[in-house]
Order: sequence, then C-alpha cells, then structure tokens
Amino acid sequence: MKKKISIIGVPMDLGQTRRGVDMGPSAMRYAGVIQRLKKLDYGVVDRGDIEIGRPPQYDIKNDENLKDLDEVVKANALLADSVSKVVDEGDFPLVLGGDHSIAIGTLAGVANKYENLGVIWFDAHGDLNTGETSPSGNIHGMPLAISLGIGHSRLTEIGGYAPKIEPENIVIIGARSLDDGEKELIREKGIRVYTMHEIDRLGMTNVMEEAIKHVTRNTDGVHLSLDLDALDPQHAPGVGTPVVGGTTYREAHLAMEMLAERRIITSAEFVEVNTILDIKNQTAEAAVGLIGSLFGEKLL
Ligand code: B3U
Ligand code: MN
Ligand code: MN
Repeated sequence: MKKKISIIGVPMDLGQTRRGVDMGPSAMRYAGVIQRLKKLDYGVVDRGDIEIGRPPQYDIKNDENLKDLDEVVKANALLADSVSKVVDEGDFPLVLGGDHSIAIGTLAGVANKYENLGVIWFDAHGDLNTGETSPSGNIHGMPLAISLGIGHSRLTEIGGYAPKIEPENIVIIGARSLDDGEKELIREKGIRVYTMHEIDRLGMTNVMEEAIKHVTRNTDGVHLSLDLDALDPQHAPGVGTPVVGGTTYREAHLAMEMLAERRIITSAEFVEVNTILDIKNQTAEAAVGLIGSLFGEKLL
C-alpha cells in the first residue's frame, strides 16, 4: 500500500524580510495540492499550519546578524516535533513553506529517524551562510549550513542533536548565486553542487542520474528540499530573491519524474512561494505541479 501523505503548512516569513511568503501554504492548498495527491490514490491528511510568532515589523531584531532569531528558533522547534510525529506514524511528511529557514525544523524532525539521511537541495542559492558570512542576516540563506551543524548553536541544536546531515550525502542542484563564504564552505566540505552550468552542459537527465547515485550511496532515506527560486523567474516569479538563468519548467518536472521513478524520496518540502510577488498564483501552481510529478503523476 502507498504511504499516507501528511501535509504540514509553515506560514513562516521571518527568515527573510519580504512579506508574502507566509501565505505560501494557503496558495499551494488553493492550487489544489490535496486533490492532486488524492487523484494519485494517496491517502492525504492536512495537519494544518505551525504557529509563527509575529514580532512588530518596524522592529526587526538582528543580534549577531541573525534576523528574528527567537521566532525562527521557536517555529522550527515546533515544526521539528510535528514532522517527527508524522515519521513515527509511518506517514510521508510533505512540508509547505514559508521561507527556506523552515528546512532547519523539517530536517531536525526527519534526520534522527535515519542512520544517514541524504538531501537533494534544489535552489538558486547555496543556503550555506552563517551569521558571520551572510550578506543579509536572513536565516533563510543559512538552513543547509545549520543542518550541517555550522552556525549559531540555538539553530544547530534544534531537535536536541547536531549535525543532522553529513556533507558527503548532500547534492545542491540549480545554484547560480553563491556568496564567497558559501563557495569556501562547499570546497572545504567537498559538497556536490550542480550549478546551472552543469545542468546546461550535461543536461538535467545526467545531472539527476549522478545526483541520485550520489545521495543514495550510503544513505537510508533522502529528503527533497525544493526552493521555487531554482526555477527560472519566468516560470516562478513569486519568490523573494529571483535570479535569472534558472531551470526551465520542464527540467524541474523531469527531475521530479526521475525521483518518482526511483522512489528514493522519503520526505519533502516546497518553499519560498511568495503570493504578494506572484502573478495569478502561477508559482504556487508550479509548485503543486512539481509535487504531482514527484508523487508519480505521468504525462501519459
Ligand atoms: N545568499 C543570500 C541570498 C539568498 C539566500 N537565499 C535566498 N536568497 N533565497 C543570503 O542572503 O544569504
Ligand atoms: Mn533556499
Ligand atoms: Mn533560493
């Protein structure tokens, strides 16, 4: 029997400073995510949204170059608990964001259920900053570093353990905007990155073949973290930090279809859908389409 899918919404927008990404979960529900999965014969449970604190916007705290640290820590701790329960109950956790800082909580909830968790990180960015290297102080640019145990201990220790993942079990796909500190960390840790250059050169098929091989080598589960800004802004305009030169709509679908064929993904999150910046819910609809492909929707 197919695994039941448990959806958790995370209306988080405090990991960055552009409002509107808190409505991402609603937009993806409105775009029909639940109906789409039910049509594929999955049992689906919507567990509702994680509660997010609302500090006054005119007074963003930025201690140690970590904006709204208190709220980001609190929400991610709640998310980690919720995701952890979903895994314990044997369901597939599907987390809808929210900005990418929520990957901290998702991974905290998932990673200790596996001996060795692999991660596929679709993103225009590396999300490998720390308070020391970040140009913005936005925590959504840090979750991959945090999950590697690099960064402020209040973030790395969410869930009560660190690190969540090992550098050799990660693949970043779609990168085209990496900060200097992130490039250094990628080299130092030997993290496998397929930038847009490799996607252009090798094609998405080969990139995915290699990526799947890499993240399944010595792992017993694979988490997919998909930032909609991996797609070109033409196809996903509703994101906080669009970067030109991203994947096409079909390249992204092909990647999801290949993951569906191999059945390697054991948890997933779709993040950074910003409804204020979106055009007629196009980005939320793109996200829901990708979710369909990830769970086995076929063109024929
Ligand atoms: N690397 C930059 C920009 C950024 C990261 N993630 C997003 N944007 N979405 C930073 O602020 O860390
Ligand atoms: Mn990201
Ligand atoms: Mn990004």
